[in-house]
Amino acid sequence: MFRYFLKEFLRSPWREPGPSEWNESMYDELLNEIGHIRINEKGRKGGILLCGPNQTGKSSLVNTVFTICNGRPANVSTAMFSQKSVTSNYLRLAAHGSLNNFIITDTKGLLEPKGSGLNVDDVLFSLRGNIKNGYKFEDHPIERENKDFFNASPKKEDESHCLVFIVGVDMLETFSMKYLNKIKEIVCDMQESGYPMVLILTKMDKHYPYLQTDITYMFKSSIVHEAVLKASKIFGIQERDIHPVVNFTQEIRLNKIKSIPVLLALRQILHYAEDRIHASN
Ligand SMILES: Nc1nc2c(ncn2[C@@H]2O[C@H](COP(=O)(O)OP(=O)(O)OP(=O)(O)O)[C@@H](O)[C@H]2O)c(=O)[nH]1
Ligand SMILES: [Mg+2]
Repeated sequence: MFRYFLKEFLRSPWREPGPSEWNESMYDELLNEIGHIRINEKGRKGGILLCGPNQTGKSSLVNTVFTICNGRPANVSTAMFSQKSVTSNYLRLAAHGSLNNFIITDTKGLLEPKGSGLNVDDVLFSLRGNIKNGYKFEDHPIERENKDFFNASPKKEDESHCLVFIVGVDMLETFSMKYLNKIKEIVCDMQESGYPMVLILTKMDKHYPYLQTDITYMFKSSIVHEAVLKASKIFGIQERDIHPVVNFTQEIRLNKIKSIPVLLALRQILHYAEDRIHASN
């Protein structure tokens, strides 16, 4: 046991920054850097679409990002433990406060059985801006005849530019083939249609409880690294596009240090959104 801890302590971080670099000035620099990402010269905002199995922390991530934007706890999307899906509507939220250069969209969770939960076709409709805010997802894709919620001629600002896939680290052990096939279908759609994709692994605090004491060990821990490598193998997504995080679910005030992994993910997501907009112009 002692040898294990010694080895962990002496090993180099598997990703930068290592624990000694995590501090409040790093948070301030990241916030400033992200706030200055100009998605394009016409002032367009980066569109971020969240998608993933139900109960993986999608809405908690939205609240975490808005907590960072507002500098205080935010509750903009209902997040809670449930046996069923909590979010069932398409919810588009424009960031304001310290960061205002993106719009984040929360969605219904994917469910394992075929024909239930978020429909895979709705992911592309969402990215292309064909779905209007407030749409209640059905188990079948949105119908073009749905006059209230199908937007046949979306404007540029209705689009999203980067798909952010959210998976709870605790799920990695239990993914069934049926589930995996649904997810791989989405990954394939993204590759074919040229949308960038980032994977966020939530609930790292449950997987590696030491992070509750010291989150700065996130990029040093071999346990976290192994989870990232495992996710990379399962989903076929590059290691650099996978971000382990801990959402704010307990804090009664903004924790700058705990925000660092979320900010590192957000920086990459907005750069990818920028690339997508340039490529599609
Ligand atoms: N420990 C821990 N719990 C988390 C984390 N993220 C989310 N949770 C918990 O996971 C549960 C589900 O969170 P939600 O944010 O509602 O998940 P969701 O993906 O939006 O769920 P649906 O809308 O039902 O698909 C809640 O009890 C959260 O408190 C995390 O990083 N760590
Ligand atoms: Mg939700």
